[in-house]
Amino acid sequence: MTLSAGVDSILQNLGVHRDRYRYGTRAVRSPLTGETVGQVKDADPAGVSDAIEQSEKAFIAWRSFPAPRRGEFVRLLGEELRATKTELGRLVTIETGKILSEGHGEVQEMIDICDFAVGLSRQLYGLTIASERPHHRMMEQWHPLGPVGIITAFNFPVAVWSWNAALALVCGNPVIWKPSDKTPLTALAVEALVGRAATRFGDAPAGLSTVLIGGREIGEMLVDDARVPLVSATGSTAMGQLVGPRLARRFARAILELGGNNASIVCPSADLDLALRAICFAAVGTAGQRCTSLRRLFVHHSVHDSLVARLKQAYAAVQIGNSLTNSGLLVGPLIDEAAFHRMQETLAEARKLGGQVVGGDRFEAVSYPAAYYVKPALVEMPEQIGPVLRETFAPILYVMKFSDFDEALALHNEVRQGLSSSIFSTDIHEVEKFLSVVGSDCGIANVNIGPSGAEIGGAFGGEKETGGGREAGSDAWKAYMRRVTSTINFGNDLPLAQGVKFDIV
Ligand code: UN1
Repeated sequence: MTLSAGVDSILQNLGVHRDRYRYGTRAVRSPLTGETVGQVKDADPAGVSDAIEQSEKAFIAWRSFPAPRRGEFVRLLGEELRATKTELGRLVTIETGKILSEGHGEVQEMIDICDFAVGLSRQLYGLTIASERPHHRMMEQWHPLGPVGIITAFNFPVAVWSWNAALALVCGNPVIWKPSDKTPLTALAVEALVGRAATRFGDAPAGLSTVLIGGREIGEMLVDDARVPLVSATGSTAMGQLVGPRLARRFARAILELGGNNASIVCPSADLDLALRAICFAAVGTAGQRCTSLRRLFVHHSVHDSLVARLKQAYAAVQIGNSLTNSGLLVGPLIDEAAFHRMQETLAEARKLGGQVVGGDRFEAVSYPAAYYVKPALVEMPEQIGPVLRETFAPILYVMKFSDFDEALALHNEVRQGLSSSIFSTDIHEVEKFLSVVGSDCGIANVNIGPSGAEIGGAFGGEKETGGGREAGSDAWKAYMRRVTSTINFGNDLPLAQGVKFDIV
């Protein structure tokens, strides 16, 4: 079966009408082979405005559904995802190129956040606060916010939507989704599953969850529309630099999940077997196209040479290819030709600055002329300069040697991005220092695991140029609601706060 026929069979099974993905003008390519697997239609500007209007109407209805009932909707969505995990995971692989195990893992991540959100729908707690005034009580409530715009990237085309949507929906908000223009088919599949959940739910308002296919201009309309009080955007720092100020100008809220430049520090006491496996998964997995991918590795000089030698062996042995036709592979293709050229330019720059590059060239053994499979690159850098300071969405790992732990920490924090980080050490002093106020400055700091592959239970996001937003677990839900603080006087006097006297008679 051709990939296109495979896509057709999955989307037909999920109930997506052929009009949505066969006859449009925007071609969708599978990075696995480079072939066109869909032709989607872009939303037009009037359609975007109508969708936002529908979403506003849905908000008026949805906000008054009790939160646990809203949770029921998300529970049904989770069931639909469980029932279709194999197919949707395969579609994720076709559209992004990630290996099948990761395609399925991505759908599992959606199921997990649905489960989390169902529980959360009974736990949208506010505090009761002691008042300084006699016969007064203070409390806070969390109320629904309004339509939430969600802009997602190609690399996690559906999981990142689900982190936002599952939370937004239980919090009482409709969602409007602008998926990456590279991955609209998985978005259409998810839209169909939301539709099934809605049918089983019964009285979900129309416009509760919308997908708007198209390019950057659709995202811009969401960003600029006063009817959308929160936009959650995932993408490059350059994208965030455009989106952030535009949202700020109209006092809208932003959840920005932007570039990372994640590092690990390998200390003398590290378990090197474990570190080797963790480093390979984090640097090579998903062909280095996670925002959490490992890009910088600081290795203590006492273990440097042995670890680097083992890394080179592992890199040479890694199986690359199309995981639909060959199981047991670990690395799929880059998303497109542009990503391939950016990788090659970056490696050329690293070489000029004294970097010693192993790998990184096109993997010719996989013979699809319009697909871009690469050997993962290991680059020994004399210092942290040039491309090491940037995020390149490709499997490039810069390795640097250190002698002093504090020096490694300083280098670790020197870059402008602040998403994820990790340390490999069994020395409690180093580990605790890494996690302390003077340690890693990232939103995620791990010990004896790599920086990628976070669970949904924690808040996900990072500091500095990563944008500061948090999604998924912990109390990330609070960003999707508005807080009301109330003071209630159950006495017969009117004492004023701060002891202020204001007697009018
Ligand atoms: C992303 O790359 O944008 O932590 C998200 C991870 C995944 C999510 C990555 N759970 O690597």
